[in-house]
Amino acid sequence: MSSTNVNIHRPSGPEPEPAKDGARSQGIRTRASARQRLESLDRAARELLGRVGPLLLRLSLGIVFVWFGLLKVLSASAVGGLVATTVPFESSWFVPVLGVVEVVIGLAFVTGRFMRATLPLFVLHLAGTFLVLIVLPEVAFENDNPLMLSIVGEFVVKNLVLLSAGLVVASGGRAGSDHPRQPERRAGDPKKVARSRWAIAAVLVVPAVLLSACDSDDSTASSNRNTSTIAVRDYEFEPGTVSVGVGDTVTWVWEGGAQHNVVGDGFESDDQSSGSFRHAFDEPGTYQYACTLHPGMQGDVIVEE
Ligand SMILES: [Cu+2]
Repeated sequence: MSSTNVNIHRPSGPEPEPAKDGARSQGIRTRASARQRLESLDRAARELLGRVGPLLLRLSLGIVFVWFGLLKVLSASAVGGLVATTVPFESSWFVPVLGVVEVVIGLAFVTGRFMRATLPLFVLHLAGTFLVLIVLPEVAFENDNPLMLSIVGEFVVKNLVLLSAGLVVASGGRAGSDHPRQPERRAGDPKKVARSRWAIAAVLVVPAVLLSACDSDDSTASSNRNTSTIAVRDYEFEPGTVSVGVGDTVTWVWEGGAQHNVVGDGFESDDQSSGSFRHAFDEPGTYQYACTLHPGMQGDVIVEE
């Protein structure tokens, strides 16, 4: 006997019996159809979400950018002061221009047109907001601790979501209209998955390293150079009087959300409700300053040799 014959020959034994129990097979059939119904419901939900989700994401990005941008154009933005103190150049034209850029980006999202053309602006703009963490650590963090985000810090870090959302939206067409995207993508190639895990780890670790680096920079700087911080809150400057040495920098930090300014001899902040303002005092003397919006809101900086 050859081995082929053995393979063809059925092994002797009882034949599998067809299910005789009618009630049991009925139960199996009911369960199968319930599962089928659940699966088709799930499929329908996924199709709906795949169609509606990207559309809502695109429109909401558009609304946020147009709205925030218009406030900056009209100089009515609560974060205008923060932007102005973060950027290293003249802010009188920068904030409105940034507003126009935001409106343009927003309109691209709302209409679903030129999204990829405006994408570099979008990425640059949002990446720029992270400057706050580096330039104004005293505003972005509580107690100089880079893990303790302030309101401003949280406002900045959540831009990670806006950034990723924009990239996702721009990867598609006019979601929800002419080019509905395939909502589902299977987790494929394990190599790719591993690579994206590394990318995520890098995204998390790199800013942490940068932050700790700039944190230590700050501490060496403050040992050479005295800096004073004054809180602008509750319609007063706290502390009302500070003493610094010649060449020292004083930083005013807005807290509480009400609008104030800092106006003294040789220095003047914008009217702002958040963010900070800095001035270096190079001549000895007593400098009185005030908030011109609120009579009686004043303070002194004493600059000693
Ligand atoms: Cu005031």
